[in-house]
Amino acid sequence: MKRRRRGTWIGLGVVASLAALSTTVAGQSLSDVQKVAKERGLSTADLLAAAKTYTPSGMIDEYLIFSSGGHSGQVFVIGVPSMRLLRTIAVFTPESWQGWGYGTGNEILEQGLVNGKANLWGDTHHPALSETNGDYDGQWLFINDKANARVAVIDLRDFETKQIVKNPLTLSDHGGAFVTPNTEYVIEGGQYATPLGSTFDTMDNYQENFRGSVTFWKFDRKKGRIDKERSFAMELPPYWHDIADAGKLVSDGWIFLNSLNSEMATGGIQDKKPPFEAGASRNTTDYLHIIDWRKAEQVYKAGKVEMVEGFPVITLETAIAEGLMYLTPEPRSPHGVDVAPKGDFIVVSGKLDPHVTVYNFNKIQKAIANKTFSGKDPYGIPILDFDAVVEAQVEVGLGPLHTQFGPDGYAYTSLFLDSAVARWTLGGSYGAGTPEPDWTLVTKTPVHYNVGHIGVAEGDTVAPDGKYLVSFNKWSVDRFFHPGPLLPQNFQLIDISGKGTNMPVLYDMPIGMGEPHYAQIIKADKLHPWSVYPEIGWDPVAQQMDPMAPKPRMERVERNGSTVEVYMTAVRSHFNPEHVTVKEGDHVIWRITNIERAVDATHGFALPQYNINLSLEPGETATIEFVADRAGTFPFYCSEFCSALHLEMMGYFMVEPRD
Ligand code: K7E
Ligand code: CUA
Repeated sequence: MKRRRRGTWIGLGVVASLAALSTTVAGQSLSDVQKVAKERGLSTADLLAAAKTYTPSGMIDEYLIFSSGGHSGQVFVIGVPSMRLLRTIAVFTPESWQGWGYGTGNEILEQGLVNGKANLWGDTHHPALSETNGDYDGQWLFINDKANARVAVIDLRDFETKQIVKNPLTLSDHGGAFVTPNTEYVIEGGQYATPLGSTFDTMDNYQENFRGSVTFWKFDRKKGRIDKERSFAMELPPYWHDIADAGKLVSDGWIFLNSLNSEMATGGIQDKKPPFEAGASRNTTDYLHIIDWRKAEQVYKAGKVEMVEGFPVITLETAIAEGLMYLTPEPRSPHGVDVAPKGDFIVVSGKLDPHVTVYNFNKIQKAIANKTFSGKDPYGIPILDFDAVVEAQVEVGLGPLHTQFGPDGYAYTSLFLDSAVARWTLGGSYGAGTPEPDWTLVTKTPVHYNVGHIGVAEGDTVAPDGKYLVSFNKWSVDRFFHPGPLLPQNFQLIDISGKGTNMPVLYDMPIGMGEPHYAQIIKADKLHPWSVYPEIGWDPVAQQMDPMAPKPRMERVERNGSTVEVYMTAVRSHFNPEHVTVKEGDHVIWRITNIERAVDATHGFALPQYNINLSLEPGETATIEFVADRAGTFPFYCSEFCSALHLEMMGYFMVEPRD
C-alpha cells in the first residue's frame, strides 16, 4: 500500500498538519494497545484483523470493489481492505449530489425510457469491468438493470455513466452484464420469459408464444459506447434464464447461460394451481445453455435474422440449424455459472443441491463433435449427455450460489442456506497448487448472514489475485444497531491469503443504501482516473471539449427573441454573472463552466423551484435548459462547500412576470 501525503489544501490555504498523518505518537507502546483491547473486549484475533484492515488517514487502498447497488439503481465504489465507501456512481436513479437527473445526465436517463415512460430507478445486479485478454483493463464498467432490462456504460476516467440502452425484446434481465474476453460484446441474458417485445398474451399460450432471449451488445471501445446498430439477440426457449458467464482462453468464443423453470410452470396460486415456487422447481435438473457466440456473430452478419421490435434476432430454428446452441442438464434450481481462470471448467451451483457441478469444456466440445446427445428439449435443441460433459461434483454445503477463484487452485462458493463461504480445490492442472486432494471441500467460513454473491480480488479473470474475499451478505440481523426495521446488508471482508482452513473474517461493512448482488474487485493501480477534467470547458457526456462552453471574460447573457442564453463561469468564490433576469415564459439555456484546475475544487449550482442541482467538477461544463414558467426571485447558490466564502457564492435569478 502506498501512502500519499498532501502537504497543502488549497481550498482554505491551510497547511494540513503533517502530524495528523503520522501514526507514531511519543510515549505510546504496545501495552497501550493491550489496555485498549482489554477495555473494549477485543481478542488477539480482533487485533490481528484490525492490523490487517486498519487504514490510516492518507493510506490508499490496494483494491477497489465495484458493487452493484441492487434496487438503489446505483453502483458503489469501496476500498479494500479498509471497506470505506469512496463514492456512489449514479446510474439508473437520479442522485442530487452528482446532479444526476437534476440538470446533468438527464439525456442519458432519457435513453433508458421504457416504452416511452420514465423509470427513474433500477435494480442493478451484475457489474462487469471491461477486459483485455480476459483480464480487467480498468477502462469501462457495465451494469444491468434487472427490473427493466437495461444496460449502462460507465467510463472509468471519470466514474460517470455515459449510456443506457433499453433492451427492446424483454422487460427483465439477469444474465448480464458480462463481457467477452476482449469486451467485444456486453452480454445481457433475459430472465422472466414474455412474448418477445413484451406484447400481450395469456398463460394459456406460454409454451407457444413466450420466449427467453440473450442479447449481444456490441461495444465500440473507440466511441466508448454500445453500438446498437451492430448488436443482435438470440431467441431462447421460455425457460427463465439466470446468470451467464463468458468463456475465456480455451473456451473463448462461447458463453454459458443458466436457466430455471425448464418446467415452464405458469403458476396460478389464486386459482389453486401450484405456485411458481413449487412448479418451477419440480424437475431435478434445468438446462445449462452453451452458446457459440462467434458463430452466432457470423450468422447475424450473414443476415440470417428476423427483425423483432426493430432488432435483429436469431430465431431458435436458425440457432438449432446452424449449431449455435446446446443444452446440458444442471442440478437443481441452478443459479451461478462461473468459468475457471483457464477457461477449462465451468462451475454451476444448484440452489437445492449441496454440490457444485463442474463441467469440462473439452468434454463439451467432444460431445458436440460426437453428437453425444441424451435427447432434445421440446424446442429441438440438442441436449449433451450429462455424464459425458461433467468433470466432478463437489459437496460444498447447503444453498450454493456463486463461485470465484483464487490464484492457487482454490475455488470459493457462497452458501446461502449455510450462511458460509466454502473453500474447495479444483483438479486438473490447478490441483498442483493446493496441498489438499483435487475436488474436495477444504473448509467453510461462517458469515453473517445468508450470503449472495462473493467477490475474490480479480477472482473471475484469467489471473485471480486472491488475498481478499468479500462476502456480500443479504441479512445482517444482529450485527449492527437497528436503524429501524429496514436493516443494512453486510459486506464481510475475509482473508484468503492463507491455505487450508485459515480463512478468517476480518471486517464488516454495513450497506445502508440498497441491496447489492454481484461486485468485482480490481487492483487499484489498474485504474487511471482523471483528478480534474482535461481542459476547461469539458463536456463529460461527450467526453470532449464543448465548443459552446463559457470562458473567463466571455461571461454574458444573450437574448434572442424569447430565448435567453446564459454564459456563466464558476470559480472560488463567485459565479459570473451574479444577476440573471429573464421574463416569465422565456426559454432559458444556461451554460456554466467550472474554471478551476485545483483537485477537488468542485462547485455546485442549486436553483430553487426549478428542481436543478449541478455538480461541476474542475473543468466541467454543463448546460441546463428550461422554461422560466414561474415568476419570482430565486437565489441560486453553490451547493458544494468549496471555500471559506462559499455562502457568498450565490446570485439572483429574477423572472419578471408577464403582464
Ligand atoms: Cu445471485 Cu442477481 Cu447474481 Cu442476487 S443474483 S445474489
Ligand atoms: Cu463553490 Cu461553494
